[in-house]
Amino acid sequence: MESLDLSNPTVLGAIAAVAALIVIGIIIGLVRGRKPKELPREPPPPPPEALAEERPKIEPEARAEPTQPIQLEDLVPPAPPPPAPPADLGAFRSGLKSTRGNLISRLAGVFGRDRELDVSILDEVEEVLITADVGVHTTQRILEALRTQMNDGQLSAAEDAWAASREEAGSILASSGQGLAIDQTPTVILVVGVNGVGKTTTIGKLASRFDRQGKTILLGAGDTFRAAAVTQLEVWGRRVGCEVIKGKDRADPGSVIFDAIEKAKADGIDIVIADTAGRLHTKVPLMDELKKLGRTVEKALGRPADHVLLVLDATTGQNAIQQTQLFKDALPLTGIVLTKLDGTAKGGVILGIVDQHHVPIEFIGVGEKVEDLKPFSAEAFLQALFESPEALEPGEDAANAS
Ligand SMILES: Nc1nc2c(ncn2[C@@H]2O[C@H](COP(=O)(O)OP(=O)(O)O)[C@@H](O)[C@H]2O)c(=O)[nH]1
Ligand SMILES: [Mg+2]
Repeated sequence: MESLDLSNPTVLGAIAAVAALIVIGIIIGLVRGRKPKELPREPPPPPPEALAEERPKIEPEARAEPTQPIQLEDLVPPAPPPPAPPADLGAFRSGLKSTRGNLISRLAGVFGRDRELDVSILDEVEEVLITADVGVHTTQRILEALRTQMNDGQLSAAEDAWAASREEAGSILASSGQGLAIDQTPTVILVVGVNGVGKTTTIGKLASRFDRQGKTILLGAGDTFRAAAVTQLEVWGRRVGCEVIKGKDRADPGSVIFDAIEKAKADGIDIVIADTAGRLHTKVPLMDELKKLGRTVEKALGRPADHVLLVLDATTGQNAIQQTQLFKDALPLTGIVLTKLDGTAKGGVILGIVDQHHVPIEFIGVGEKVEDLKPFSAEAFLQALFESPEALEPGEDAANAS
């Protein structure tokens, strides 16, 4: 290859021209590549659908309304309304009247206004709680809470001890009264309990309550051992206007409940409530039968019963706590209905049942009428039970308690 003759002015000129072109090219490239100064950029226009969503919808009346001048009162926030009393407080008050008389007037004696707060109070509180059928276990729990707070100097007056007892009762009842979830079609509710506690009556009251909520209901007459029990359920069925599935005399309760669930599935019924026999709970066969019934429900439904409600009679006091244990061993209980609270001073047993067995109270029975089945409210219960003694009606005292 021939070498370039740098002494030749034409060649030199050509090289200089090429070099100048390269330099100009580089300068242009740099200027182009530099980022322009960030200018506030307009967002891209939204799609038409988004525009429609963003635009606040103006109702025709609102558009027509002229703007009101701001009043002075508008600038002053209104006083907050007083806290509403819990629903059904009245029913809880009258249902717990005897228990209240028993518990509260005695506690009022213990926590009298001028009384010094000392440990001897604890012995008296213990006696009162035991008398109201709270039970030994739960009484000890409440006393322990009081003792700890006394030792820590958190209680300065007798009234503080009262409030602390109520608080401990509240923490025992925290999971009660959540209500029965009806979110499957059909939702199956199995109702169990010993004879005479109020199962069939409770089923009738429940059916009426669900009917008023617009649900469709089917009743299963699973107490096949007494013809009267089937008739009693049929009376409720007629009253509420729902079908009752029954078997032949002494039929297998499992087959009755199986048929009821199959029918409810076929007809798209919302709720099946199944009655069961409640002969002596001390006889092992009843518990075996209940276990079998649980398996039958599972076979018909493809899952266990949605709710297994144990009905307990409050007038039996501590016995109700023992019954809970027996039924719990047979079936996974989901809730308790405590009936006949109206006729007893043993309403404190609610605390014992929930504390010992961790099964929530869902309903209470405070009389024989349909409207006397109330969804349990821990707040109403505590207010009715621990209300200050000034709220007691005349004559509502220990002497009044049965
Ligand atoms: N005072 C009162 N009586 C009730 C209550 N619940 C049920 N009963 C009565 O208890 C009795 C037995 O009820 P029943 O439903 O036949 O009990 P079952 O054997 O468990 O089905 C009936 O006379 C009911 O009217 C209640 O909450 N208060
Ligand atoms: Mg019955």
